[in-house]
Amino acid sequence: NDEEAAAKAAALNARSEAPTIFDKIIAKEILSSIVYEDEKVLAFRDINPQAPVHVLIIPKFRDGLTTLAKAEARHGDILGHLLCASKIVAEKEGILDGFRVVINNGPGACQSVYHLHLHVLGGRQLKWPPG
Ligand code: IU
Repeated sequence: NDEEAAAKAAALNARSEAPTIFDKIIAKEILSSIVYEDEKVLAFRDINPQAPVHVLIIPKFRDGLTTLAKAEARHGDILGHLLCASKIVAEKEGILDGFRVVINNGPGACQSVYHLHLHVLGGRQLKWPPG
């Protein structure tokens, strides 16, 4: 179907270091609803929310992290920083009692943008297992 075709096309892009739409969001060439920002990460509302709270957190400098599968030892600092930022976002959004952090890795997980991002989801009862 269309969704799978789009995921496969995006996965091919992942092998290149081609810029993604997230670079434009970081550069503020495309406006987003920013929830949190510091020198290393940007957190903004997902345009297609899957829960009342659905925020994406991305590194401002991708540094090869098109996907989590590209992670190497040098990425430890930014990966930890992203996770700490997810807690700050959950706190700001008032969902510390129930939130989920998701990273979709690769076409098999429907990753569609090849710039590493954490999804922070909450504001409703989340089910397990996820789809
Ligand atoms: P994924 O993990 O790669 O599937 O998630 C990408 C997310 O980016 C997805 O939830 C989109 O709705 C979201 N998104 C966005 O918020 N703004 C955009 O301009 C684009 C995608 I393109």
